[in-house]
Amino acid sequence: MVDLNEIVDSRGSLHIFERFDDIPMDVKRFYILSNLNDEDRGFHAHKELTQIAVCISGSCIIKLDDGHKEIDIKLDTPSKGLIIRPMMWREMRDFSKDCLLLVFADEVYDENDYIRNYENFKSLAQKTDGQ
Ligand code: T46
Repeated sequence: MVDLNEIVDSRGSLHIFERFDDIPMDVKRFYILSNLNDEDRGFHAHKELTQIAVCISGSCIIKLDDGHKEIDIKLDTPSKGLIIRPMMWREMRDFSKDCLLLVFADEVYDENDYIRNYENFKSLAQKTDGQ
């Protein structure tokens, strides 16, 4: 997790996502997941892409799996970003009605960077570990 800068005063909160200090990567793209329902999302890993996911409204659970261990992480604040590194299987679920997920990516969209089959992911993750 990365802590994002937050400035709070009597008027409310201001969250700052500034390159290097708050977001340790070059951002080439961002996208927002909204109008989420009870259908889970994700079910893939990326070969090279690094991303930071920030829940700017509501909450959700992101499961991360490196091929050996898995962990459930609850995102429920705009002041924390979850760094999702390459070769990390992710599944997103339990979206609250007001959930808005803002995701920063260090590359433009490339479907060839996705691994959408879990068995392929596992065998690639094990090969990478052996190097
Ligand atoms: C991720 C998680 C957290 C594009 O054309 N451009 C884009 O920049 C993105 C992100 C998606 N798309 C297309 C690809 C699919 O045809 O939009 C469609 C839905 O994407 P997907 O099913 O991959 O959505 P999620 O929510 O399962 O995954 C997304 C990101 O794709 C992924 O990189 O890590 O959010």
